[in-house]
Amino acid sequence: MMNILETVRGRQTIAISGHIGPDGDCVGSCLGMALYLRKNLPGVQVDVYLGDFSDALRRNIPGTETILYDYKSRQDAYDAFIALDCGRERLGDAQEIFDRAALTINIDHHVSNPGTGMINFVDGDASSACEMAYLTMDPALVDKETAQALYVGMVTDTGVFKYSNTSERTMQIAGRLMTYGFDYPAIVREVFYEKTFVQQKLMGVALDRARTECGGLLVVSLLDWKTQKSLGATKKDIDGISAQLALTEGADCAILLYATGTGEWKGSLRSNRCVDVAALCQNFRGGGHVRAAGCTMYGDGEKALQKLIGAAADQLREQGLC
Ligand SMILES: [Mn+2]
Repeated sequence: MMNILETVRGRQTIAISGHIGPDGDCVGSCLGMALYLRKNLPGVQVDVYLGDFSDALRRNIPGTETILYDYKSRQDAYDAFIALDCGRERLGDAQEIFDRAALTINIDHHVSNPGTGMINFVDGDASSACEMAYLTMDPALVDKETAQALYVGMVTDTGVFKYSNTSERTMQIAGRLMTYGFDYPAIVREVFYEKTFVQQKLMGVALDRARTECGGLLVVSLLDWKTQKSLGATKKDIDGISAQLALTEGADCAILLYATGTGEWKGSLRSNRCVDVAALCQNFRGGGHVRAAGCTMYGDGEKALQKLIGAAADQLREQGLC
């Protein structure tokens, strides 16, 4: 178990960052950690570097106004760098800052992460980076703002405590965080359930175009760039679509393939019981969790989708299901 205050003891400058395309767990863990360190290490400079994220997260996570977006502005080396919710390779522009740091610390819950820091705290069984971050903290030193930031990440990465990554420990930590008195029903509604009108429309198109494979065990859909552009959708509007597809009765695995506008395709995969989507995505420039993972594909979209369908079908066949 890691004690983060012990781990960074004596360091005067600390940088914190997470993965590109930051989600609730990424922003929540980075800000939760920053708020905790700033409060408990007075005089120490704690800088958070993150890419852009949704307004709902901005409204519900304390401290987002302190995030630095200019990665090039700081050329000198930090005394310590804490990478949360990812390994070095998904840090994007913050990778250079990571590489220059005197001490690198990696806190993550992705099974595919072997631990890319000098010091690592990685547990593939943890619900979220926020749960991991909380475990590095002294509960007596956590305040309301830190608690709220961490709660946001736990809510989003567990799908409001309903995915299989939710453990007894997850619920105990979340229960304790709730005692700090922030507006948790508002967080659940705003960061998880509420969608923009564009997201609702995009979801509608994705559902309308969905089809089943392997006798209904797979539900797949494809969103080309033209469709996304016509709705004014951006990457963050994709969130939640594959999870919705996976809620189809009789389905085990959902595959959403969407264009990014740069000639590449991103796969967003979810599974309920049988398909190991982390293993599947590792064969297609990606990774993630057993029940939720992503990958990157090139070339013709329909052909790329066929490859993913084939890989999922292979797994189902090995289990005698398809
Ligand atoms: Mn996460």
